[in-house]
Amino acid sequence: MRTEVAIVGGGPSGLLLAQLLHLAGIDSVVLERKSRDYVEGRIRAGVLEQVAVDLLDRAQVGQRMHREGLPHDGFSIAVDGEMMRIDLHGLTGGARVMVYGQTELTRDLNDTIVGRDGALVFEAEDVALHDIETKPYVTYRKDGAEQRIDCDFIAGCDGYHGVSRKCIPAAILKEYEKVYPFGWLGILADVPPCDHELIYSNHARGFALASMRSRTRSRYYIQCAIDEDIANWPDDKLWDELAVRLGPHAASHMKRGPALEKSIAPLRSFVAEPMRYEKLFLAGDAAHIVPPTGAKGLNLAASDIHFLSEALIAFYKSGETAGLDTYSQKALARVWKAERFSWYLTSLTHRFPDVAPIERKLQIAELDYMRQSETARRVVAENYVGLPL
Ligand code: RFL
Ligand code: PHB
Repeated sequence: MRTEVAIVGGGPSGLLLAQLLHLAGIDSVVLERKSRDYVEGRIRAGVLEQVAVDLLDRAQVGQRMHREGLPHDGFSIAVDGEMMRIDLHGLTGGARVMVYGQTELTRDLNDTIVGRDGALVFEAEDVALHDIETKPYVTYRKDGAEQRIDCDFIAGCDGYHGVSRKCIPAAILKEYEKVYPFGWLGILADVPPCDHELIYSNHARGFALASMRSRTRSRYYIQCAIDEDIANWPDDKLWDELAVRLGPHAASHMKRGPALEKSIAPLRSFVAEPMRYEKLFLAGDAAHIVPPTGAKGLNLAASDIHFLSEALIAFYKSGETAGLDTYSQKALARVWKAERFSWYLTSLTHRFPDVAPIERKLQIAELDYMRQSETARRVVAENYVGLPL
């Protein structure tokens, strides 16, 4: 079988790329290792920048997001329970973010793509990339049968643990990584949120976040030990801890309910350079990871796909290769700024084990400065809503 672009991985990056290419008349096949139910059940991101919203509109999959998503004009940072609001809309001259779950966005994309014969293969096993330097092709196994797809290009959209990045020779690929000494324990529950906006909290007992998926579904996180056993956190204990860390405002409005999902995620900053090797292009988590504090992971996946789809479309329209040649450089320029912001917000709001007491005093001083300085709040707001492409 032959296609123009073989896409490895059916997360947001791969699906969005497939859809944008399809609208431009370019043929692709998405190979996803897991089942559709599994992919749509993974609870992950919840906050979209305007850049991501615009791209979903361009991909013609934004209708439900505009109906059901919640536009947010600000968020708060609680410091030992005392709230400071970051007025995103006012500080940036009109920008806002959209709260819409990655599960929903993935479902919208799948709904649009699965009907197209052969465009999206779930449960594709042992995907392997071949001859990336010359005439690339991809092999995989489906229902026990070996398959081969010849193509012009391969898009490696298979996340941090995927196979694509590993196909770039070690002499060419440079990896930058920082692993944080804690994780996030998340809980999803069918209860109304404790506030109409998100609350990020720096508390002496550790970071906490109050987020949401809708007006009736809440998502909360607490900072936990990196090797935390989830069995140590029955629902009641977790709700009690959230109430303490988020402070009296949140606690007095917090509704408790049974966990629909509870999981622990590690925190990591990671960038692989370059994001292109010959006919292989990496996008999204396959090339970079941010700690979730800045809500940037899915948004970076969207901006990569913006650059990559434009480059591929220009190539197929007119044979122009400039976009393909500058893809890695353009994508990485935006990636590094989001890496910086995510690291900064993580450093400012989490409790780091084994650091001298002065470190927390410095955090508190910086947050106090932010409370007094509109300029400092504007810097946070401008980065949170997303930097220009
Ligand atoms: P994904 O979503 O990991 O998708 C990759 C897909 O590739 C498949 N795959 C393979 N397929 C075929 N063959 C192989 N060998 C394969 N290996 C892997 C996988 O099954 C999967 O389906 O990467 P993608 O598409 O680049 O999307 C990235 C986003 O998912 C990620 O950046 C965000 O979820 C990060 N993130 C957040 N991002 C935001 O923008 N805002 C947020 O509020 C936000 N919150 C979060 C987050 C991530 C979290 N966790 C759990 C890591 C909150 C959390 C807790
Ligand atoms: C979420 O709702 O899952 C979420 C929101 C904001 C973040 C991280 C995660 O910064």
